[in-house]
Amino acid sequence: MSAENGGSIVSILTENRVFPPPPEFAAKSHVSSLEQYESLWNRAKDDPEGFWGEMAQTLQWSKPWEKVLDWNPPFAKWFVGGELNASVNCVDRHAAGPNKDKAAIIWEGEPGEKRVLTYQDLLVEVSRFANVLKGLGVVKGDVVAIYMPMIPELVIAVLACARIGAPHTVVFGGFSAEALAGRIQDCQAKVLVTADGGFRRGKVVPLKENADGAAAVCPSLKAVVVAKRTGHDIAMTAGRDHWWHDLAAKASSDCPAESLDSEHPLYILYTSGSTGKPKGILHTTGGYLLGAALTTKWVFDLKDDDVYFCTADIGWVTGHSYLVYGPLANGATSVMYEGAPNWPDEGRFWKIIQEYKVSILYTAPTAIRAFMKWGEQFPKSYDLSSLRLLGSVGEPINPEAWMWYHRVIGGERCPIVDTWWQTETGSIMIAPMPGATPTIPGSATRPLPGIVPEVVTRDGKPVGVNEGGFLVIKQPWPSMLRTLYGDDERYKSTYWSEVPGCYFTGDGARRDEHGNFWIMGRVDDVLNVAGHRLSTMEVESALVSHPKVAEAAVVGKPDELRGQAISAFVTLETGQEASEALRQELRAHVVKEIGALARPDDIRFTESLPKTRSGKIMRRLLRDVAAGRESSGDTSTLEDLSVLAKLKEEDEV
Ligand code: 6R9
Repeated sequence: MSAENGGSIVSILTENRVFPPPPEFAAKSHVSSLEQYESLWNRAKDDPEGFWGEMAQTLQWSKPWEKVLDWNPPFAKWFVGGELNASVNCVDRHAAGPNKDKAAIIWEGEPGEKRVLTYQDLLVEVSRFANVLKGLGVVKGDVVAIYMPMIPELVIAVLACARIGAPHTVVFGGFSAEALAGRIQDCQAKVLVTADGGFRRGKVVPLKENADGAAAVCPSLKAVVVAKRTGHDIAMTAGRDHWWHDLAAKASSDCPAESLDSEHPLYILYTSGSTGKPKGILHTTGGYLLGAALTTKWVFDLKDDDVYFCTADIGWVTGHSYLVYGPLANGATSVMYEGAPNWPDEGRFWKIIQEYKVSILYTAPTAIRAFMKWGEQFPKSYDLSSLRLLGSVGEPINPEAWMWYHRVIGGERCPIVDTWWQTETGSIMIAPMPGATPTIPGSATRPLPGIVPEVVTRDGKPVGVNEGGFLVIKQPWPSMLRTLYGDDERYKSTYWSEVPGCYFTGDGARRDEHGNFWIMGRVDDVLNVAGHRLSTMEVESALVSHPKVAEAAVVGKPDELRGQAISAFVTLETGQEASEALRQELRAHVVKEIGALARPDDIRFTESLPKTRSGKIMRRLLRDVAAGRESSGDTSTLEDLSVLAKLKEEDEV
């Protein structure tokens, strides 16, 4: 955490509206009263191993565990000695039962195609692709990178990896060739699964071109598998590249699943921390799957006849836990949509909900704010009466967006679950249980059973009611990250050293007199732009890698739609001149280095960056300038922020 942020964490939010669970909803839900929730929570707190051991019976194990938890802080092993397979839990056990012909995935492409995969279909496809991977020489323990659009082959590839014990690393299709290469190099992936492209707002996303750029600098890659999606012309490198359909045509659809140790790595997912290098979050099989499965059932109150629609991309953790593993482990029907919410018009999500009679919708505040801006006429033109529950994830939801979601989308009848969690936590940590917990606009409410969060000061002391502090988790939980891939030291120092003995989330929070948590955003140098995590350092490194840039500082600034926008301050190498053309060039450079999601919203050229006497960039000052709280004159040419810095220092003396 940056020292400067360590001051006081102040929340200005007060909210008095409380929405108890609708009685008819509560009557049918898995956990149907606050008393029931509290007794579950207390039971889990008093006897975590007994509790989790009992919960883990809901998964299918090929070998029972000997010990629930082996806790050697900060390293945890869950369900020690047990064996299972995630693809068996997500596919085979449903394909073998009454849900054989139930839709597992209802997929809709952006141009409008539809595809339904039943659990039986999924079993055939997953087994076939598992054999394809084996045929390419992938063995248990090899890492497979996946860089795909939101098409069924992405789910199939993920589960095929799980079937043979090859940890997958899914890289969001919006990342650039450079970002993809960095991730492949870090985990030494052996095979890359990609597609000829994907559709986004009617245009083709050139995934294969990016994959080629990455493959050229990744000697660990032995093969690239390409799914045909757009059909446009791409280059295929002989000996390295293979069409998915060619290999699949030759592969058997029978592939017995590996019986894997509970702690066998399931996947690595890269996410941003407070340094320039993305962190490879490592999740393992038994504990992660239990967390994803159980929270899907609890928080979304999932029933056999639900049609569940999570709008996240599988490139992010929400897609991993709540589009793939959680819903499928529960034998649910999931809707998967390839493209943009405003294509061909702003009513696309509502059309999907009407058509498939979606009952549960899980999306992000940034999307909700966009829907608000587009106007009520879009949702109002569709029949949304099938909806019974709404979810939110990725950033704090502002009460205004919450109320709009409640009224316009939920027809004032659907509970809203505001779910707080992280890539690191693997599954939802703080959220209402919709049949039990009264909801409040802006609060993620209470911790789930087995989760023990606390709000503390920098030295680990609990703060008082409604006082801001650092959000920490005090007990290990099954779906927690196990380490940072290949970097145990960084795992320890990032998560377990800031507040000794506790997992440090990087978020600020307060807890109110009723025990509800209010998340107040990051206390470190992590940005949250439209629900996507980025580090200021990552964008700074990208800028500084441009030959004309001497130094760069990046801060977040408030943005009505996306929560935060990216503001960059740049000093140029001697002899370089600031210009609009250079500004565009730098923007394009960041997009090339990281991806469009990191494109700076504004770039200011400055003679020097404001620094403290000890040489630290005064980010707080820059945040003020970026937010327009401090006038800094004409921003189209060079600014002299050192003057501001001097003024500030004088102020503070
Ligand atoms: C699942 C996911 C994690 C960070 C987290 C926090 C923010 C996520 C939130 C929320 C307030 C919520 N965050 N959910 N803040 N209320 N309901 O988003 O994972 O991409 O790793 O981001 O997102 O700041 O620390 P990830």
